[in-house]
Amino acid sequence: MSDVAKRLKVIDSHTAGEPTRVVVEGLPEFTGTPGEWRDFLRAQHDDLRTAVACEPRGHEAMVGAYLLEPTQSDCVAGVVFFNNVGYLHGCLHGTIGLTVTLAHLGRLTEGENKIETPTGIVTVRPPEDGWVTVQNVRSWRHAAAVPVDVPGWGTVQGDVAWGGNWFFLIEAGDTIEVDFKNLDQLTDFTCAVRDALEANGITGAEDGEIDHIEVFGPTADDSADSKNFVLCPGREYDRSPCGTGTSAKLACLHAAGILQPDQPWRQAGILDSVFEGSVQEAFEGGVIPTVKGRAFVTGENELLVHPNDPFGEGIVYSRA
Ligand code: PYC
Repeated sequence: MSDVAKRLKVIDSHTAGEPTRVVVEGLPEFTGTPGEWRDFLRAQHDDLRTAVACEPRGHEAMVGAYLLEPTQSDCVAGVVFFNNVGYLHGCLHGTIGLTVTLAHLGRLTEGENKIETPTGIVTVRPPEDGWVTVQNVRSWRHAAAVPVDVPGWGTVQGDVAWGGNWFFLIEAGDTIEVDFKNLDQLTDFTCAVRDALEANGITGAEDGEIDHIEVFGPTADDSADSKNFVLCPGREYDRSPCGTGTSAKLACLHAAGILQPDQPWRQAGILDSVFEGSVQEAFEGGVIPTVKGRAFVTGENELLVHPNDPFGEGIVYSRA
């Protein structure tokens, strides 16, 4: 067996507090669309994902992004997002992180830059003082006020919506205060909701697994229109207001007649960092959301994965 360590060049950033680690060099040879790359990496190189995202090189909140050559001539890059438990359909805080990373590498052009993702093409502009606006894929409310019995919590109602991932969106009401001091309770609550959705066969379109749970409450001041807690696949929460979650929220607000095209919406996350959003109408009642957030590059690194390292593939475990 070779004694040579595998090397992966990464650039780290955070968007509104949520990390993104872009792998810019070190992927195996392959050619394909982001969806084909995702399937190839999942089937044959999942150890790369766990090496990059899991401890000891990563941590539970880490979101990774494989930077790819685009297959479409009008795109500047392709990308596949992942975390410590698997692959994400889409990721907007990650797209904002990828955009500051591409700017850092001098790989953006002036004006609009298109990025190919497994869910479709998203469009960004070069950052201005770290602020990036992303035009997302079509988003829509799939089902409104869906009741689900959640053991220990009673019947909970939520909307099912697509914003680049499948979300169950719940108004917190009196159930729980959306505040950082309640992090453990919010995590337990949203994990219980996700388990209950699965147990009751509640899904998005085409049996899409609802793997993100979003709870909303008011902000303590007027700094935003709403504050959320978002459970991501696994047991970690999004440190940012979650861009695909904000898109799902905007789609639900529009479907409910609360948000008109171009009307601004300020969505705070659990750390009180804010994404600004708005929508344009799209076909079949859907919307094209635009989400703006701020990211900073935090590091350039080369990860080494030594063949004899017992944790070369990361520490992979699951919590009940
Ligand atoms: O910003 O879309 C997002 C996101 C998804 C998972 C973590 N962040």
